[in-house]
Amino acid sequence: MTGSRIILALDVPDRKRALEVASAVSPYISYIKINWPLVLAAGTDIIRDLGEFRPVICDLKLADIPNTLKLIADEISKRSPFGVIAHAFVGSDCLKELVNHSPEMKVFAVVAMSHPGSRDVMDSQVDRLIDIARSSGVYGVVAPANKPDLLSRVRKMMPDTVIISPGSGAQGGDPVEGIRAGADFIIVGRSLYGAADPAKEAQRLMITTSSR
Ligand code: BMP
Repeated sequence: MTGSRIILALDVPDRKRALEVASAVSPYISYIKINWPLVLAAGTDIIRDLGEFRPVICDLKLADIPNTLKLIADEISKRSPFGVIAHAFVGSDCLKELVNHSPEMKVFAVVAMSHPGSRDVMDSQVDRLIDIARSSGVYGVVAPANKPDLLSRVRKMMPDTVIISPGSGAQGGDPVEGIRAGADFIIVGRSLYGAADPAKEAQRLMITTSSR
C-alpha cells in the first residue's frame, strides 16, 4: 500500500480515460472507487482491470432485499474487488447477508450523505443508520467530509470502524478538515480526475492529508 489516505472516485464514463487516470494517480492513492457511470460505460470487467492498479471499491449503493443482494454479490465478487458499498437504510438483514455471503469482499454502509437533500431524511436518522451498520458487522461506513459535525458524530459512535468520506473538493468540503473530523480515507472525484495534472494533484492531496 502507498500509505495514502486518498481514494480516487473514478466517475469517468470512458474506459480508456479511466485506465489512464488510474495509472497516473495510483502511486498517490490507496483505493479506486467506481460508481455506476463507469460500470455502465465500460462493463463490469473494469473492476478487474482497475484492480491491477489499486484495490477497487464498487460503489453500487446497493439497496435491495437479501436474496437479490446475494445474487449481485456473486456477480461482483467474480471480479475480485476489495469492497462494495450498500445503503444502511435497507436494514440489518440485508447488510448481514452481504457481509456473510461474500466474506472476501469488504462491505461499506452509507450512514450519512454529502448532498444538501440528505437533510430531507437521512441526516436526522444518522444514529439509527449507525446502529444498523454496527449490528451488521460491516467493515466500514461512508460519511461526509463536508459535514464535519455529522462525520465527528459517526466517528464517536464507531471508534473502530473504517470511515471513508466524500464531499471535499467539488462539493465544497476540505480534505484536511475531513481527516480531523474522523475520516480514515478521503474520497476525491472531480477535483482529482478533472485536474490539469491528476498525478500532481493526487500527490498534493496525499501529502496534505498524511500527517493530520
Ligand atoms: P466528487 O468528489 O466528484 O464530488 O465525487 C464524490 C464521489 O463520492 C461520487 O462518486 C459520489 O457518488 C460519491 N458520494 C458522494 O459524493 N456523497 C455521498 O454522500 C456518498 C457518495 O458515495
